[in-house]
Amino acid sequence: MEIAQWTARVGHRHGGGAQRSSSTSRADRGDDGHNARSASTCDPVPRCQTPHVTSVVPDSVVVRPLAPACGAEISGVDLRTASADELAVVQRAIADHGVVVVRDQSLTPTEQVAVTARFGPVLRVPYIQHLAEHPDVIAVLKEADERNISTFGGTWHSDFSFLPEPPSLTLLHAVELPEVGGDTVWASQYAAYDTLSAAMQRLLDPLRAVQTGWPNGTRGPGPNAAVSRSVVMTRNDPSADVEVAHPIVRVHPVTGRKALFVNPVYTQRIEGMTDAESTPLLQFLFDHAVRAERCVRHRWRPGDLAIWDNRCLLHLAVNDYDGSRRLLHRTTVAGEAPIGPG
Ligand SMILES: O=C(O)CCC(=O)C(=O)O
Repeated sequence: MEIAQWTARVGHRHGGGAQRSSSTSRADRGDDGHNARSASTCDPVPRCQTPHVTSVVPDSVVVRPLAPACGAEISGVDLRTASADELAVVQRAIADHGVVVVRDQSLTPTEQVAVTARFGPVLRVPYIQHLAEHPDVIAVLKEADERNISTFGGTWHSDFSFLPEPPSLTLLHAVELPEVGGDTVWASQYAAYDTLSAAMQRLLDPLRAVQTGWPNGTRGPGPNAAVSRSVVMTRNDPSADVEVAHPIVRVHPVTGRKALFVNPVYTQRIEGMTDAESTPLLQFLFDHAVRAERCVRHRWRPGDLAIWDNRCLLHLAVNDYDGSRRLLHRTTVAGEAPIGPG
């Protein structure tokens, strides 16, 4: 879906032009002190045309922001049967907010794959065992008796950033949830980039970082590592040791905005730097990337379908629900090789 099409369709129906766009970064607003730039400098998408709390074409679909940096909830749409216009609203909201939680979706695995395909080609990810009858669906599961272990997705990451073409979108559908706990947190990497000093942005813009799928490779945790037994991952696979260099600053192919693209799970080092140079710089970026003001924390409800864009967000599963069972179904949309600012 071309952004130009969306902006033609998603307009000021309810006079929302005076409302601030949630994807306006702190730096865009000029309150960070060192990087006040107009949104139009790096953003060809006229985001101010998307009202914040609004009912847009068609009227039934409601998009409500969840946090200033990223995140929105959407109600009033069934993604199995959504019209092209309704789907365009959801796609527009993903572009504006990075992650959306679409409420009240009741999806079988087959239906989830069909919904995923409406957003682009479905990506079958390597290294993780999929559902027996559904090769495109992963069960993100932790059983009630799995205590004191790390959980799948429990460290900040962008899904499979070590692939030459990492997934663009991930769809996660809540099936069974703890009474309390098991939230997911996302952090806007547009905001992470925008709030760096101009000098740091200039340093990072041309650089690339090396990523590997080490948890699944020969240097990864062994088969007895204390990780959840419920998400079966390949171990000791040399193909996962392959290193791929991606730009540290990624230009989003839809919005044209710049986002940080490093994470503490898969990013190993900065190309062309010594370890003494690379390690502290990466550590700074990992910390900077996930400051609380860039985040939205989502408390799941049954039927929630979260759809997020790995090209401009990091995310984390909060592992605080020992003693409860938690099951979500995950699918992914294929992406493209990341492009830097050039
Ligand atoms: O379980 C979650 O909340 C997130 C899972 C995750 O990180 C992933 O699927 O990549």
